[in-house]
Amino acid sequence: MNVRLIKFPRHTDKYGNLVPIEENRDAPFEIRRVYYIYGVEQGVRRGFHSHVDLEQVLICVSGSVKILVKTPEEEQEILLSDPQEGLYIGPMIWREMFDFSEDAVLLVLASDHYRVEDYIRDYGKYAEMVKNGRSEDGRYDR
Ligand code: T46
Repeated sequence: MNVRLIKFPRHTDKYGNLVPIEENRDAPFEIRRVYYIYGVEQGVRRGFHSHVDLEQVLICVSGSVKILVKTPEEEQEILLSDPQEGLYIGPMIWREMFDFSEDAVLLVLASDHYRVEDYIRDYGKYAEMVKNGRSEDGRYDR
């Protein structure tokens, strides 16, 4: 699965910690968008989609959250609770986010602007697209 944990550099001194993230170095793409999710109530599950082309790095900068990443072949549950760690998620990976702690702030770095057309929100359709693969021009038939 095109998913991996990235450990960011951290500068720690008596004044606290600082974690820098640079595009094409610590994040493996150009960062075109940043957003964050917080104030998620207990029991809420978000996501339930894949992206066709978008790459992202998810960082839980406060608290903790669990991420389910899934393809038709395999799935994995990852706990994010370390602000020095990011979860890279490549294109065509189903994701769900759940078990947000009360103080959770999930920061996301994204490789593109917000594009509704890049979302696949139906799991059956997603699995079908994975099965059929990309055509020669690199696109997926929808
Ligand atoms: C993802 C996971 C990890 C915008 O207007 N601009 C944005 O850049 C984003 C990300 C969202 N929105 C709007 C669209 C919806 O009206 O914010 C609302 C909530 O978005 P959504 O339901 O897609 O949120 P999640 O938590 O299910 O998914 C988000 C990202 O959308 C998605 O790309 O991978 O976080």
